[in-house]
Amino acid sequence: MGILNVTPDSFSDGGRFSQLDAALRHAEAMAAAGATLIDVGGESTRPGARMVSPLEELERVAPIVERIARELDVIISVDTSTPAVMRETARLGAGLINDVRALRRDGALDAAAATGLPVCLMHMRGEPGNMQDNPHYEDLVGEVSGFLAERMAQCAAVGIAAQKIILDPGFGFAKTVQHNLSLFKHMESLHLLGRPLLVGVSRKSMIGLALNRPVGERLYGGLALAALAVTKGARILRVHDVAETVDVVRMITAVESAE
Ligand code: 8Y4
Repeated sequence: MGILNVTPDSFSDGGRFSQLDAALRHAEAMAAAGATLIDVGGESTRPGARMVSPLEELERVAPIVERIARELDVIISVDTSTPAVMRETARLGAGLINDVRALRRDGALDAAAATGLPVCLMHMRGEPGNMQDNPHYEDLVGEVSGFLAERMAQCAAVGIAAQKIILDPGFGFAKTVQHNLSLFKHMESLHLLGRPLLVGVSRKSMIGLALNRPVGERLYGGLALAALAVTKGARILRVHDVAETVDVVRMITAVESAE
């Protein structure tokens, strides 16, 4: 899964059309490099990021979802917690709802069910704005697993079949670096929930803090985690560096398919 960020920090450069073209070219390059999914997000989940209205979020993601659906042979994942964005982007050709809030917003369960799309449920506590305020767990893996099981049950209650669900430990969300490393180490216990796992660690601070690297120097650390995640059975990797990660996955596949 390649990450395509469409949150505009400024409109001062080329404007909407060139931004759309640049995003499409980026998506095209990731698809050519081997991404089978492209994750499109219009709401920043960075701590302190400004709240975005549903209309503003939709105006950011809808044009790019529409263009990718028309022009590229990839599954479009929409990174959203907003019911209206789920409904409208599904209509425009999205193939997966990726919700870091695991459908906890009002109306999100019903909206996701109405689209009929598969859903990625991610673990987080609190909101992006406060999730890193002194996170504490008595039983990290048990609590993450319990949360995901509860969200799967809520999905079942609105008619979202288990077969449509992907699960995600939520690296970097309401977790210290030690929590992230420990959860990664014990990721395999989440297979008990019976659904494919998605892992998103690309360029994140768990790499930065473990290796003392700024965000621009986290590629090798990220590739080590990608290889380890595949070895631990993860089925989807959410990454910025698609070509490099695809080589890692293909190399593992070459070995695993040998006699
Ligand atoms: C550097 C690079 C520093 C990236 C921070 C970040 C996940 C996700 C995000 C994830 C799923 C991010 C939307 C945070 N992370 N969706 N989204 N899983 N399913 N931060 O781990 O990339 S955004």
